[in-house]
Amino acid sequence: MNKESLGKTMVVGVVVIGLVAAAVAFKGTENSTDHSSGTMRGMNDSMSDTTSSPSGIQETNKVSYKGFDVEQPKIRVKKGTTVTWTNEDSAKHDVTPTTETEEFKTSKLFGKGETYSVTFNTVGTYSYYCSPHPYMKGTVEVVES
Ligand SMILES: [Cu+2]
Repeated sequence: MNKESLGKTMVVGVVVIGLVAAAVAFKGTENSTDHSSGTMRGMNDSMSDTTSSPSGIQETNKVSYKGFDVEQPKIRVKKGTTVTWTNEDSAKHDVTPTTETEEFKTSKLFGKGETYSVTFNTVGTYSYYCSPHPYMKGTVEVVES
């Protein structure tokens, strides 16, 4: 091997080593990017699971007004069920349907420990609120029995 070809071999060798090093470095960045985005995805998944998986609809016929809040804002009942609202606050509340029907009418204001009951015989979703505190609101979903 003469000097010239030895030189060429060394240059080729250096270039190859350089390429391999660059490839390893690139692979390394790629991997670490994958890892971090994978972790992020995992975190987002678990976060959205805890916030979105419960439908928030409760199968109950009892609604409590407590702390100026509707404790069961979304309920689902079978046709023919009587739903009872109970006021646990010192302040008076009412039940005001967004759209009154023959079955679902606005209650009078009722005080602590008092109740209001409505029997739902017609399938549908009924929205209501408390007229003195319109931010207190909920829905009653009536399904086929
Ligand atoms: Cu109220």
